[in-house]
Amino acid sequence: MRNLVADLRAITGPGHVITEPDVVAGYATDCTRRYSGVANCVVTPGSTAEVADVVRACSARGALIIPQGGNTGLVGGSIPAASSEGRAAVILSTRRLNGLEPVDRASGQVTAGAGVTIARLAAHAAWAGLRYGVDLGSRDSATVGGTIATNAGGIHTIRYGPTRSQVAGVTAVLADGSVVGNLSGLTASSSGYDLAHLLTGSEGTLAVITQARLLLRPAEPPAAVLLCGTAGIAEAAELTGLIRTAIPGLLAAEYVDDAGLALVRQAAGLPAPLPTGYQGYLLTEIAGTRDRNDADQVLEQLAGAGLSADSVLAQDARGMAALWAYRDRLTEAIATAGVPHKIDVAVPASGLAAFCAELDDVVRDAAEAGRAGAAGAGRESNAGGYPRLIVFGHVGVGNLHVNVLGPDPDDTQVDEAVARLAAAHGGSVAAEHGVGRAKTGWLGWTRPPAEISAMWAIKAALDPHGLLNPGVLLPPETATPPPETAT
Ligand code: FAD
Ligand code: 2HG
Ligand code: ZN
Repeated sequence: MRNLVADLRAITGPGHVITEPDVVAGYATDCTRRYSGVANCVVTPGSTAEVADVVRACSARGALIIPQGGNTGLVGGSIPAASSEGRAAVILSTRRLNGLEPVDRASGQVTAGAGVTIARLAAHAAWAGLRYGVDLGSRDSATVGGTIATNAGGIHTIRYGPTRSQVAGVTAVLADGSVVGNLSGLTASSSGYDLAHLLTGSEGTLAVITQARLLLRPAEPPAAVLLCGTAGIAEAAELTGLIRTAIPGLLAAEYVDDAGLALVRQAAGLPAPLPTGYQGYLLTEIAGTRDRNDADQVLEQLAGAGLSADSVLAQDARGMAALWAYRDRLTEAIATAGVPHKIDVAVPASGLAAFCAELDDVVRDAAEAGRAGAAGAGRESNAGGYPRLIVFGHVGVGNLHVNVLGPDPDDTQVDEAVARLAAAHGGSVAAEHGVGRAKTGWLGWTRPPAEISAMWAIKAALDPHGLLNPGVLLPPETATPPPETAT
């Protein structure tokens, strides 16, 4: 190990390899506080060439490499395993890959280092009168590389699509240290496999992304934010459909249930947004000029449809930010109440109501089973009482964040039960946060064996020694073995 650290220091300079155990442990714990592992050191290379040398040095010594951006991931993908079975584990942090080129106005694109944060990218695009299509609550820390690696969604997915829709090219370092990619931004290209899009959503298992060429959108400043009371998720989905049809500029459609609203109000000291309490709340953000008054049209449509009893509309920046706070501050509010189980799923619009109707019972039963299991094994469970269920998310794209407080952080019964329910309703067990370490065993519930074998074949071709983020994304090989090689 000492030799590996010396090799890495020779590549990056001595100040860019961290070995102090306390500091390394911070990098090896993710922001959910549910997942942590063990790493020997953290290396922060400053260029693609240094990343390539670092990867070669690790590869030569059989050390595992865990690429890490802002470490805001929620599924344990950005941290090493608890045991690397005798191999060294190196966290490769991209925070020094933070170059940001001037916006190319002719193409409406920009080239950014993998370690650039989404907030910085957004501000940079705004200076050029443009906007980056992905925005998320973790914007101040989440990076270009991390959001590409997870194919992050966020609040504007309904308008611009997930990260995959913004990527025009990447530069990346493969497990053997070779550098691949193309930052020309030429979207008119059909010259073979598209590596940039293959790496999007690959969660650090195929390559280390070092730079990206990203599409920017015309600025569409929000003209209004509207918060409606609803009878629950089904009505919120119905209202979203109505608004989407009536208004061309729907930028966001977010849902927060009553438990979530109560928690965020308590944690952030926010007033009740509406005079009456509702089962759920739909927050929509609408683009358009104030003259056309799209927002007024929406209100008229809603009144005509008789779907909403109460709503509040903001058309000035301060009022819009005040309404967004009920949604944006939710993750932080939940964290103040304990270590939540976060189950990020997607369910088709037609299945949302049935999914939510069964959710309460499924969560209660799974929490009960977890408690019984802990008692049977002679362990104490801190899950006393009924689990606290909070449901919110990007309802416009069917993406729900089921958060459960109460069950022990190590207990996975609730997580599995909710994911199974989503799969049973035709949904996805990983909507936008990725698979990470948390969900590898569930991939086969929604991806057929042939697809999982194809994924393993790609992994084996690009990373034959399994150096890059092992244990992340792909199900254990024993669970779904690759097909026999023909002789
Ligand atoms: P990390 O957490 O560091 O890493 C995530 C994964 O990407 C890991 O598997 C890692 O190995 C890999 N990786 C990172 N960088 C690279 C690289 N350069 N090359 C190859 N692999 C790499 N997510 C959403 O999708 N939508 C949301 O709305 C959203 N909101 C959030 C709000 C809050 C408050 C928080 C805490 C998280 C939220 N997230 C959301 C989750 C998280 O921010 C995203 O998953 C984000 O994409 C992670 O980016 P990161 O830079 O922090 O990556
Ligand atoms: C969001 O949409 C994030 O706010 C975080 O994806 C979800 O905290 C969560 O469960
Ligand atoms: Zn989300």
